[in-house]
Amino acid sequence: MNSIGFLLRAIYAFGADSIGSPSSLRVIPSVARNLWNLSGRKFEIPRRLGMTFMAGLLVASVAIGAERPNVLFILCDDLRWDCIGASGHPYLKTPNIDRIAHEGLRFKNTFCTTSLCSPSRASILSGLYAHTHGVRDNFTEYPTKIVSWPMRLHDEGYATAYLGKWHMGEGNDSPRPGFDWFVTHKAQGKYFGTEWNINGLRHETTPGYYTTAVTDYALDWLKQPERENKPWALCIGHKAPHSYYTPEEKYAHAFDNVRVPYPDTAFHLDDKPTWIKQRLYTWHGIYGPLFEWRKKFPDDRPEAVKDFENMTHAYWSTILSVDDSVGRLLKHLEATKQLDRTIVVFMGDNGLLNGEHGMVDKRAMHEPSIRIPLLVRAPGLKPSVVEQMVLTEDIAPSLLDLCGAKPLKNIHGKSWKRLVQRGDPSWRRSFFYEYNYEKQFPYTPNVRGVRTDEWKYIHYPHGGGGPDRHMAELYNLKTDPDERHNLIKDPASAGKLKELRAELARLMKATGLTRDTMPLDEGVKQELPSQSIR
Ligand SMILES: [Ca+2]
Repeated sequence: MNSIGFLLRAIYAFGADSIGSPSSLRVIPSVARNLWNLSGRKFEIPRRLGMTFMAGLLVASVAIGAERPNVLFILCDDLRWDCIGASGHPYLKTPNIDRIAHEGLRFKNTFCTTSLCSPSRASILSGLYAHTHGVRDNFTEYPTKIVSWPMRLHDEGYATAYLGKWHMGEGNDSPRPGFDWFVTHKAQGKYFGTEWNINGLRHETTPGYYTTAVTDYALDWLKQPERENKPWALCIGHKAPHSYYTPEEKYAHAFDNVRVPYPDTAFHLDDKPTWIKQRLYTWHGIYGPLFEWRKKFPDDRPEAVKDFENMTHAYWSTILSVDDSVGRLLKHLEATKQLDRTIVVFMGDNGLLNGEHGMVDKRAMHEPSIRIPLLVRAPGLKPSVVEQMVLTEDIAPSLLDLCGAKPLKNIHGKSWKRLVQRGDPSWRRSFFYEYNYEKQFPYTPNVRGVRTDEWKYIHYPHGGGGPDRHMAELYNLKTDPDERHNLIKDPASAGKLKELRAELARLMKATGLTRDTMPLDEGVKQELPSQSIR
């Protein structure tokens, strides 16, 4: 922000306008409103204010405004925690994304609490569990009465924008409350040829690649002259690397020489519940259509692993374009001297199983499905690797905390600002996970579970209130991080199981889930999902 120019423009605006008229309210910069808001007073500008007082107010408010960081929030769709260079991926090179990690925080143990696009996105926005915000499937709108972190920043004078995949309300591409500028599309969007709704003003179809288009929209918005006037929060919702994995032409063969076998856990399902074995041949199993990378299915012949390899190559390739996007954005922030007063967040909305235990897609509570990448580069936060478990619900309180904004009330998440700055002995040692059976995708049962730093217990309620019909799972993550050995029937682990069940009940109660309702589990089915919602 050019403070002197901004101040002069503001004073000129006041001088040119008729002070005391209602229109004078419109030229008071939002940073001045922030000053009033921050002082705890209801915002109300007296009708007669002297120029001297206003100039003084503006000087003070510019000083405060300059301290409020911008937010660049980059959300990937279905990005695995280990599919960036900074997490140690053996083949994926993502130098621009890695830069955020090297110059900022890398949260090694970040989890979603419902591994599904829309519920998880709503948790990221609101700081709430799905059972509270109410977006429990991919077909529900974000409730406008629930204040999100962008809404709160907007209320406090930030310029806000959301560009890209929103995906709460499949058929609705209209602007949503809390954003000055909103560019999205219906449903999942397409890697090529997405039709965008430009802030409700017009529709346009971009012929090029989604990742490039959304980055172009972001840079256009960032280059608007009014970005200099007040702090901003820009959210980018990438489609990548969500299925159907379609790489940009230049990266289509980037991994041709890499062999990708099925993970060996896919062949050790003896101690797993039956539903996992049934899933093998479905839309969400390794012998299924693999998001159309396999044309004839099911196919469990060993040589059909080639389809799995091709699918994985394509998934990885889409991430290379995201890395290019991050590079362009960081370069712009650096060139305009904004990088060191901008909080840059890079994360995924949910994890993804890539063959582990024979599964593709997500929804289950096994590690690759619930782990997500989270990198944060922020003014005043020293680079480090954070080991503690953080959740999607922690994003909203943390960002508001870092921006000095008023916290959201009665949420489940917790700000990790103190944790990363000087440690927080009261930080969580366990969390609760929930997923509800979807008729449209009948490949995963209802899931309720608890994960601690060392253990995980998962069970599968039927939904009718009676006893579970699927075997539960218990893992010692310290000795068995790949969840190979289900200890649910192990007599030596009976005490731990009892402890975890009690912890699950405690956490459910703590998040307000006293009456747990869910759909009836109709079982794993072979049918494919409807074409329109794949
Ligand atoms: Ca997703």
